[in-house]
Amino acid sequence: MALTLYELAAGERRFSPYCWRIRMALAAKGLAAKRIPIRFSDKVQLAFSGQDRVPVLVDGDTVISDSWRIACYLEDTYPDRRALFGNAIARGSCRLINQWADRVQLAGISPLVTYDIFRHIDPEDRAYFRASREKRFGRPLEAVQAERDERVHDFRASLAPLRATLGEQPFIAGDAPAYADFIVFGGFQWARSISEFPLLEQPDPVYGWVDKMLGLFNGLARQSPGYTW
Ligand SMILES: N[C@@H](CCC(=O)N[C@@H](CS)C(=O)NCC(=O)O)C(=O)O
Repeated sequence: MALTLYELAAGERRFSPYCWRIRMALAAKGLAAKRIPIRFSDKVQLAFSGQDRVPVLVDGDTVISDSWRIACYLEDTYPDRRALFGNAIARGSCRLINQWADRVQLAGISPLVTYDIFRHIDPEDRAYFRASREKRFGRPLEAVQAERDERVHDFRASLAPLRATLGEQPFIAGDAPAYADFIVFGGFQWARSISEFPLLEQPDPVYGWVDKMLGLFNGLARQSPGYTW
């Protein structure tokens, strides 16, 4: 059955952390999808999904939104392919990683790259992006990002549990990468796609892990337009 993935785009750059989770999950499952770029100003094209966020996956007659729900759908629909979770207990535990990534990791990255996102998106998307994000931050994007040289230290410190885990095992999921890795990698790939600002620096097990993730699936993420930190 033909798959279609709707994903956020700024020109050739695909920069949604949630869409990257699904790009990696599809690659792990060995599933090819037609990719439809969506700009902030194109969101009317998502009306068929009953909501206005990406990623949206269409698989035949099935339409699924929300990255977690899409990952569960792929696991349940294509169980004979490489596992994203492994079993029900691992899926349950992975929910915590999903929530941590959404509420801690992505919230930590967002102020560090927000003006860089603004600079990269298409001009017709900028008024919406500025208004919606300045409402969220309560300040101009330039002012938020201007503090990043200091803020990045707190962000790196917030990664301590991830750093400790990757100091003891090669991937978040253990010996081999799985959906837990794709979730967290999505955040770094988001930033890398749109910002030259190095969120990580060497030596750091997290840096080494990102480098391994960039090489997965024949360099899928590394080959996508982005910056090298
Ligand atoms: N919980 C959702 C979040 C999806 C989401 O917020 N996607 C962003 C792209 S990174 C979006 O569509 N934003 C549109 C907007 O801000 O108007 C998921 O995991 O898929």
